[in-house]
Amino acid sequence: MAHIINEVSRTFNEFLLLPGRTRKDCSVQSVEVSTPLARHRLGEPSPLILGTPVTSAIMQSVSSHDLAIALARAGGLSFLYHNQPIEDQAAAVRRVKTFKSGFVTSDTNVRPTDALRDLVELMERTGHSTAAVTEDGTATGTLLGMVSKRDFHPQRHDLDAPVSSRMRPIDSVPSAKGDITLTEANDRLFDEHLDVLPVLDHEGHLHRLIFRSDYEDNKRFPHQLVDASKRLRVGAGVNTHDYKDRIPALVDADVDVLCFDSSDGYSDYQADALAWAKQHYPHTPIGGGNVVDAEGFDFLAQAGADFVKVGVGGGSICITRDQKGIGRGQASAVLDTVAARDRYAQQTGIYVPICSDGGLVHDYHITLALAMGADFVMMGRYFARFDQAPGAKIPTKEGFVKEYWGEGSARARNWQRYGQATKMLFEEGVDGYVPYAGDLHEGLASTLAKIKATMVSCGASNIPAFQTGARLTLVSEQSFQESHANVTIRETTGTTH
Ligand code: RVP
Repeated sequence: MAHIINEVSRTFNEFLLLPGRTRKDCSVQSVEVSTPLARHRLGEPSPLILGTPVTSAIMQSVSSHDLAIALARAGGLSFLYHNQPIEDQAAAVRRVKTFKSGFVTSDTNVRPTDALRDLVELMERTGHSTAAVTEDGTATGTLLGMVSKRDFHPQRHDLDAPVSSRMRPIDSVPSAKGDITLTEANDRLFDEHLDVLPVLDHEGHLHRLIFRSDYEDNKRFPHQLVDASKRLRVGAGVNTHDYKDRIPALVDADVDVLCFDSSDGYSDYQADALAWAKQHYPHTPIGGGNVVDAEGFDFLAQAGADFVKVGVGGGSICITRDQKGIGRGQASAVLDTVAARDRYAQQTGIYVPICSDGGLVHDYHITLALAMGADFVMMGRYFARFDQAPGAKIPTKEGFVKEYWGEGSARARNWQRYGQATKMLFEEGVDGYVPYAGDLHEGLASTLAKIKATMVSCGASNIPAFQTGARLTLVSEQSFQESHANVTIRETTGTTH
């Protein structure tokens, strides 16, 4: 007869935190939200520590290189999706690793023979008012000059004239060599009263541009997640099918951390793949998952996973529970695996962090996941709403929305994640929209402010203290109703997700 677990499967909505004593030295300014990502000996630091306890989901509609750059600049980490050719995923890793804050690849480029009219159109499209004039009109062509909106006026100049008639030619444009550091470049921008400084290679090809306006921008990100060479960190998803080819390519591109991406990580396939990865690339941390109980956690921890990802069927785009009747309420899954993690740490002296993946609908769900013991979270829907996510932004009567589709949807057809032979025979995810939420940095800052304020209310100055000291209560249907505003709302300015 089947084994029945009598405990009900619970979700985050069924819990509330109780406030704890807040001491005077515990404030939102002093709260620390850094957290370990990879396994480590108790008492020793983890080889990879997140500054912000959030990661973005291994999904086409979420973790592009643009989002990865934005999230790492905010102290979090993206796992670039693997449902793409190996060389494309490795190229995306390289784009993050070669991103130099302040150094940008020019996206507004023209040939000297192009008409000013074409330049105006291009500037409208990119939203930028400075263009590089290169021999072939590309971002890496030989630089012949620079032209900005200050160099011509559509009413004063003939728009059919060539760009060369109004550009500042290269001999009058100050430029720098490829090895210039950001500090040196910023000194030159200010000392020489420049708005932009092109960086050229030794043959005069354009390499990067540095804008004075970006100087302040860099000051905005004091908590960037960087490696020992000050490059942004980035993760990548892998699967148990082509890992022997994919992992070497990703490591070669200098990926910082990998994660097996599967809707069911409690499998011999994943144990074998983890063993192979640990044998060939022992210095690249690799996570496993997804699982929902202690048994699954122990299996992956013993197989060598550097962290274990928890959650089946709770994702906002996920229909696995409808289609297959498999899964577990996310709160129950986290509580069970966290207990297993702590037992494993006691028995072996090794701490294997837990990532709560999927089903986080409100900001406070992140806080609850951390309070329940998760070390960090992974989110899809949350990040899909931002400018930096790859989904198209579409106007509707109610405002803008962004596309968001599951890896198990017909659109993504990620059969590797769902173990459905070599093609998807049925869908496990949907294709839809999420409300547009603007810039990632603004959204995440608001979320972090809420997490920190809650930790302060609970009297916790850091995540480990929060995990050990948090007190949670189950809520009844009636007290759940009491949680919400009970008046007619005039206008809402707050951000929820
Ligand atoms: P959410 O944050 O609730 O949008 O959930 C994202 C998570 O959902 C992913 O990290 C992944 O584990 C899972 N997922 C991705 N695609 C699908 C699907 O199509 N069913 N599920």
